[in-house]
Amino acid sequence: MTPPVLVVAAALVDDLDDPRLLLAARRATPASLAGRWEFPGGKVDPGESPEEALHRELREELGVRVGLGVELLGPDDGAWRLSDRYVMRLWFAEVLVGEPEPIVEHDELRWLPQNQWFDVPWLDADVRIVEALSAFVATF
Ligand code: 9L3
Ligand code: MG
Repeated sequence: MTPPVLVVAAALVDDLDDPRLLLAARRATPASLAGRWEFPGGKVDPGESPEEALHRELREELGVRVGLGVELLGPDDGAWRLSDRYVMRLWFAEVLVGEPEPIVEHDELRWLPQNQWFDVPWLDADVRIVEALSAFVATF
């Protein structure tokens, strides 16, 4: 058994102290995931810390610099098991510089108000994370 690959992603919100809008990104690639929505992010490269990887991914995928907030801990040793192959960690983030654009991997971005977080077809693996996020934000 090879250990799972670590993926990092962001719950990009309009305001870390009072999150109302959440950025959802629609995947354009690979074909098997195209049309499904996700938290933007990607795999941690060798030698990178998870936080460094997240900053790099958000720069590459959306063209923005972000500030990171708290991590949304998951049930699998603090992370979110996505599949046999991948495990994901997720941080709140807000844009510091730039305006998010779908540069690579995505073909559409949407800032979803809280009552519309479930209105897009998320990747199967991300659905329970949106649920946990929604419950967490409700305590703000
Ligand atoms: N994945 C699932 N949910 C996410 C992200 C960023 C990634 N929010 C899954 C999709 C891919 C794998 O993790 O199978 C690696 O992601 P990427 O490097 O293709 O973005
Ligand atoms: Mg990615």
